[in-house]
Amino acid sequence: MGNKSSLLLQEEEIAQIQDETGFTPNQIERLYSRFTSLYRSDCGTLSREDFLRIPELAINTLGERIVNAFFNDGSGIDRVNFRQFMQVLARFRPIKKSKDNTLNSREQKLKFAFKMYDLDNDDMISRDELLAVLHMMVGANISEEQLTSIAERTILEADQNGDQTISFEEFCKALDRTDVEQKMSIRFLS
Ligand SMILES: [Ca+2]
Ligand SMILES: [Ca+2]
Repeated sequence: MGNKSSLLLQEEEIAQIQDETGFTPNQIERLYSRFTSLYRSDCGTLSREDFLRIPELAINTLGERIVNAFFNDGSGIDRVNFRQFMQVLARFRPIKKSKDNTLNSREQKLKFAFKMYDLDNDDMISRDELLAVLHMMVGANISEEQLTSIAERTILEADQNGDQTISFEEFCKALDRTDVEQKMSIRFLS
């Protein structure tokens, strides 16, 4: 108690975030100090550019898509406050069996991954969207023809109703055997 500066989180705020995200109070405070070190202005929120400076996202090939998927959630926001920031990070928490938290469940991770590919937000992944994301992931190491063939094969394998696009349901089925929990987990605190 006593002289907490206004920069510090209030205890009820910590409790609320802990409840929502499953992070411990210690992790929340450490992430808060990182959060405050990321923003350039005094308004207490992060812009898209601030977000892209997070090293774990910068080194992740899908970092930019992750950030975009978050900003494209339909709410039209272009700045993120600490609570929203923690909700994003919570999706990438490795799953611990002992704690049940819905933000990092398999389905949430799949939804988030699906959004990364669905660039125009029409709830379908088209061949062109797949190709665009593959481009971002592999860079210049693979030829255009190879990428196109990967994209076409992926659509062919995942598309069950023959409409040439992948719906969320088809996406989940295609990834049924993939360890999404592992792939979509990023360790923000080592
Ligand atoms: Ca789409
Ligand atoms: Ca389909």
